[in-house]
Amino acid sequence: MSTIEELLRAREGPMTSELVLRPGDFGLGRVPARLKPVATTTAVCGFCSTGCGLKIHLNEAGEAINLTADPEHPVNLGMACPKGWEALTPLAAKDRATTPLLRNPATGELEPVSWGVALGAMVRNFRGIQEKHGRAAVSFLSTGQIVTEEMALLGALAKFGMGMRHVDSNTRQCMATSHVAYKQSFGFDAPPFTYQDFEDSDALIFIGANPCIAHPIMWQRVMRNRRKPEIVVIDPRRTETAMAATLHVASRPKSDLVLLYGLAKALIDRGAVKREFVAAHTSGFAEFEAFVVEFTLERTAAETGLAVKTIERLAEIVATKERVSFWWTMGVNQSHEATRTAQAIINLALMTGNIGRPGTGANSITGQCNAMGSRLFGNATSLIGGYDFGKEEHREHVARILGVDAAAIPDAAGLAYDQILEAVERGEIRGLWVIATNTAHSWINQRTFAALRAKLDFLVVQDMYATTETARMADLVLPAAGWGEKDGVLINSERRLGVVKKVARAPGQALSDFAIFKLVAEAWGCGEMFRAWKSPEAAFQILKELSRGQPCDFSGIRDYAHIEAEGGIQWPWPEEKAEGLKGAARHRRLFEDGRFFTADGRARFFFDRPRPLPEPPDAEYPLLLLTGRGSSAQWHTGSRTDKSAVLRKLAPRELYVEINPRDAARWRVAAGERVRVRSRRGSCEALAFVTPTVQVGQVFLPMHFADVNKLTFPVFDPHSRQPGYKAAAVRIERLS
Ligand SMILES: Nc1nc2c(c(=O)[nH]1)N[C@H]1C(S)=C(S)[C@@H](COP(=O)(O)OP(=O)(O)OC[C@H]3O[C@@H](n4cnc5c(=O)[nH]c(N)nc54)[C@H](O)[C@@H]3O)O[C@H]1N2
Ligand SMILES: Nc1nc2c(c(=O)[nH]1)N[C@H]1C(S)=C(S)[C@@H](COP(=O)(O)OP(=O)(O)OC[C@H]3O[C@@H](n4cnc5c(=O)[nH]c(N)nc54)[C@H](O)[C@@H]3O)O[C@H]1N2
Ligand code: SF4
Ligand SMILES: [Mo]
Repeated sequence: MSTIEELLRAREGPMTSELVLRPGDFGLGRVPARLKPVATTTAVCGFCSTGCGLKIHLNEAGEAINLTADPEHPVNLGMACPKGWEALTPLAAKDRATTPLLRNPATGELEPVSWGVALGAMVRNFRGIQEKHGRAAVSFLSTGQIVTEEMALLGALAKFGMGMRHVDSNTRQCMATSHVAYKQSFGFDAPPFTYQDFEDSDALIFIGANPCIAHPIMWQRVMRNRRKPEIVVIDPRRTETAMAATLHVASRPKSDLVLLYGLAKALIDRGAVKREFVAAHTSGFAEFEAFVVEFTLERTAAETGLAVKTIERLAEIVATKERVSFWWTMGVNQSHEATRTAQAIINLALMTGNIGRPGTGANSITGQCNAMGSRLFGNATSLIGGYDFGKEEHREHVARILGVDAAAIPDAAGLAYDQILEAVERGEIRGLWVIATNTAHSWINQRTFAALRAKLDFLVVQDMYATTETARMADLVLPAAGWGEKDGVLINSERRLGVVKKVARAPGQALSDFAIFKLVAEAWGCGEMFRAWKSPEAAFQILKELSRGQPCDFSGIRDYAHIEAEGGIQWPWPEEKAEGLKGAARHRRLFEDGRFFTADGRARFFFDRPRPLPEPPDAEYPLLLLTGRGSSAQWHTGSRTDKSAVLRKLAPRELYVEINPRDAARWRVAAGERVRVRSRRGSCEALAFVTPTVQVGQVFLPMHFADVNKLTFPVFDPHSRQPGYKAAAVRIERLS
């Protein structure tokens, strides 16, 4: 058997490290040219926000044969998780969308059509809707998983070219809370950290984050920490990360706000407040100090379900460690009081002076590979480039750079995701364009989306696959190229820009999202507006201009080659100091000078009274449902990761529900038994996974299975409008 056959066979096995290509393996003369590596290029991974660097091995035609983790990249230092190693596999899946598909009204089926027919149908239908119901009757829902240049082009095209008013993306499901929290507290949406802080901390406090599963390479960075750090995990579940921690704080779900206020009070009582820092660099602390007085240890313990000594231990760690970093993810962002919870974390970092120094920070870990790009350039909540729709001077500035009429820019942010869907329900929004997100699976209380489909006159879905739950509902499917089939820039959690590249040809007639948006602009008749957006790299030059003078200024980056040569570049990188990143400059954190982006340069304390769970368990639905990531081999709705045999082997194939042994005994459920999990909105079948990692009275379902969001309770944070996916009342029913 030839080496190449062995290698191909190894692709089916779980040992992804065997996939490393060594030139020696190809010395047999029997290897087809298309599988012979003759060159290597680099790109950052297109799954999670860690932004690992990959080396991609190419044949003579410049096509990717395989990849390895990049030891030179400052993010991952030669490591990658299973998704990264398997990143090329989903590109070759059989169910790739290879041609536009239009629903034939006669047969009710999606049928292949040419791009010309597809674009004609899209423009005719969307324009028809706008003529009848107003320009705001067409919306888009997009993503944190396309390149920044594409996001910006889409946002500009839709709002300035096509007259849409209400557009949003799956970043609402994910990072909206961090966006609003930072913007209010720091004056700009600016996660302050660098990954080096994982290694430089004396105490790392993870709140509602499970990096062992969701950000495995960030966790590897924690494991490289040589300072013997305390690792605290605040999570109701005993997750993989909690098991590896030095202290697991298993608080009651959604009691974080009380816990963090209680912790603030305990720190004040211990005299752990850095008064000088607070006086010089913050505002609102006196009010905050007065507010937290009522959060006594006893009250905090009673409302969080924790022992007083656990809270005291936590306070001791924060008070005594020199460098304390706080890290939060979806356990915080997805809640009915998410923004204030995120800000309660920010408050702790500010009052203890744990910001702007190595190993510190109030750090929101982002989710998708380009969630940061969508926050800056999505043109949804913030005007493209991190500006405000509400400010005339901002609109004029952006209009000038883009060469569009300032009057085309709306003077207020539009509706959020949930409000767009409500407008669909009311019949006000009738046309919807869904790009690189799988709403019918991932949206909360998913039954509403299926019902809403019937209310839409025209649904366009632009995806790599025609088989997603959402694509199957579409009137028109536009086939998109994916990661590895196009060029552009992604921005990772630590604000680092990285380049992705075309190393594979998209199948059939699939096109990059950039090319599709350009085609739509032409078909719509506003192509002229986007002449300067000739290519992703030309668009990047426009984005640089938009960033100039903003906190996210990256005008000092020359081009893609410059980003690659530096191993990625973190913003800010303004032109005036762009002399090159040497040594420590490869890892930069914000606020080292204590100046924030607010008008007075001070960070602000925000707080509010905690509110009760919107749907608490009761006699009828006695269990609280938590949802989240289940394995490092599964990505969200599975449209990409389910296509890899390696990743399929690394993850459960059937929906399971984690249930505590005491609850299992109470409801007479045996391990491995198939049960029904029911909420007031819907139900699903799952295998019972009896495990003490969930507390009594709680169950956990992984979000990767489409049925899970039939159960979730649609509640939204009032400031960020992010859905609270992680708290719904359910019950368990036996099937026999
Ligand atoms: N393998 C894999 N990795 C991923 C993803 C993926 O789909 N698969 N998705 C990416 C994306 S987009 C995101 S946003 C991130 C998400 O990354 P994480 O937020 O780390 O993942 P989750 O599992 O959603 O939620 C984290 C934890 O929040 C806990 N939690 C639930 N309710 C509460 C609460 O009230 N308080 C506290 N303190 N904790 C609570 C849950 O038990 C869970 O362990 O992962 C990214 N990485
Ligand atoms: N119950 C529950 N639900 C949740 C969550 C939870 O914790 N619990 N988490 C929420 C969070 S944080 C998130 S981020 C969302 C994610 O939810 P989704 O965004 O719906 O999930 P994905 O599976 O990542 O969908 C991305 C889609 O984009 C397509 N795609 C990938 N690359 C490209 C490209 O380059 N171009 C185009 N056009 N298409 C592409 C993929 O094929 C896939 O269908 O889920 C949310 N839903
Ligand atoms: S940790 Fe994230 S960025 Fe790194 S290889 Fe895995 S999915 Fe890709
Ligand atoms: Mo996310």
